[in-house]
Amino acid sequence: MAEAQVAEAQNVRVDRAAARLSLAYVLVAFLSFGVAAIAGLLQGLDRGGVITLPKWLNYYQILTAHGVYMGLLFTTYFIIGFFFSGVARTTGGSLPPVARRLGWLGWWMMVIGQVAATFEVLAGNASVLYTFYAPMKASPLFYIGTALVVVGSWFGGYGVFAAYRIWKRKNPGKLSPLFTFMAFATMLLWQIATIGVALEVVLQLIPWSFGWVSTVNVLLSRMLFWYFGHPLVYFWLLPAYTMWYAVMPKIVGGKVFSDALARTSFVMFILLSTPVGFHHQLLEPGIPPLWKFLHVILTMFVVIPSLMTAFNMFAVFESAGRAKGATGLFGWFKKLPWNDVRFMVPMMGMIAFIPGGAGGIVNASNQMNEVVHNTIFVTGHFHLTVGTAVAMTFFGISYWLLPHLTGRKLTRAANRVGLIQAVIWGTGMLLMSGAMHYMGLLGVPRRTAYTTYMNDPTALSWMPLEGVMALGGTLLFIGAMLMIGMVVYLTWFAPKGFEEYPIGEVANPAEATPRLLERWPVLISLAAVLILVAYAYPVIDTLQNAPPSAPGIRTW
Ligand code: HEM
Ligand SMILES: [Cu+2]
Repeated sequence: MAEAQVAEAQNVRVDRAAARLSLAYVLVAFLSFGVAAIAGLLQGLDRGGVITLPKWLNYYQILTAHGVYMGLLFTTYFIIGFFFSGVARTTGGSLPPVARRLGWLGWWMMVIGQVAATFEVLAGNASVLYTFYAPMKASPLFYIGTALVVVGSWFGGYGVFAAYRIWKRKNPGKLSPLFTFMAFATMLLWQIATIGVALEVVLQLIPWSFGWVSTVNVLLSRMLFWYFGHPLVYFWLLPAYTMWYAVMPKIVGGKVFSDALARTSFVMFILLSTPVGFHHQLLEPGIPPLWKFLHVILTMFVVIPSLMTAFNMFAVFESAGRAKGATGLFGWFKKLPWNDVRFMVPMMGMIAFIPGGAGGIVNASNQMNEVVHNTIFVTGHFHLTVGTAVAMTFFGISYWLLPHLTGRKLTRAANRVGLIQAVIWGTGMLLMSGAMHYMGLLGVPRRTAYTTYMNDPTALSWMPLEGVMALGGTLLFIGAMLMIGMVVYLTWFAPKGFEEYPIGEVANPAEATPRLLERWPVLISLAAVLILVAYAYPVIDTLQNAPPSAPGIRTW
């Protein structure tokens, strides 16, 4: 592209119709985030023995609310809203009408489903945690509500697919814009992943909670859940990667290092994220060890695209720094825009992802999993990955996305508050997640309310650490409220103006990206083969030699 064209492309605005849709998703995301943060604070304080919850509010009830609101609602709404905005931004500034209609339909389904599920959680009919593990049994309305949320998110995905296809048709033979490709790939991964949980909820949990069948095949339900549950974490992560790959280079004043590398890593996630679910069931009886081992091996392959991403990011940072005149081995580090929230906040998330990813390898390794399984180490791990790497990237996105969508400016003052917010969040997470990791190694269980196990000396010796966790949780809560304040300010109160929607340019556009990376039928078939290899035998075995099924229980 000529320089003038590039400059013009950088000023593309998301038009009003697309901005309204994107905003609708992002605002419900932050509303959910705020509610979830209140639940998180209460949990942290209760677990640490700082407060005692009133009789009418059960620990497992708020833990369910927190898990569903943070893990499923905040993330999913934000992701779809962000994707709609970026797809519009990189395909000319607007969304095709059909994409918008699908997007709004999905939004309404999700909101209705969310209201129904919330009602049941508040009524105390659904304290089954966000993994809704059978044989714990919630009311039918809870499952129907969460199913509607998932189906609604499919429609959000169909909107992205429609925009992608229409662009492809208008630009025959051209490579799709990197951001739009990434949005498409992530929503495709989501379609593949949610098949598992949809089958579980529709064929097993809903009929069982209505009482049409009296028992449920627990092993099968968990297999279907984790078929979904692991790719779910990549559904959270890939939008953050989209920001890192496609947006970050522009913010640091560099170029996208390699378009082909970026696309390859996304394709690898589509292929490799699903056939790994048994690494969550390593201690589950009824699955032959050989199959667990296969999933462990496949899991380790997923490390590769994450390392590719790390390599790519450091290449971007280093070359941007050197272009600004940095010398020496690490001189470029100082040249990075540390005072810019748009850089600093996602960067803190990236740094947290390093220990977060290492902890993931611990969880997924057969022997080490025995040490940490079902301990609060696991909770510490995902607060570093999704709670820090992903959440902070989403915060960082919001600082320019919201003003861009509402026609306002990210002011210097807001930038400063944003930096403070990030430091508070990062410190809170360091304390909370650090304590969780350490406690997990001591054997402290996760998903338990405050308990001293009848004043057992071992359990009592954990209390100082539980206190650190509660302190970290309190800081996090303060950080969350500041973030909500920023969202309100940037959406409704910041001065009018224009905030750019940063999109990086590719360093060597002449270097051809392999066409295979957009041959979707081939890639989907490959993914299907891997899934069949990983799951066909175990699922058939579980159906034929079904373990005794279980009636529903209420553990709360
Ligand atoms: C205000 C900030 C936060 C605080 C104070 C907080 C605190 C906690 C605590 C204390 C637990 C329960 C530990 C247990 O009993 O096992 C928990 C669980 C959880 N948190 Fe957070 N957290 C925060 C932010 C986040 C974020 C940003 C996410 C993801 C986007 C997240 C996702 C989860 C999930 C999925 C669970 C597990 C629920 C379950 O076990 O069913 N949290 N959190
Ligand atoms: Cu996993």
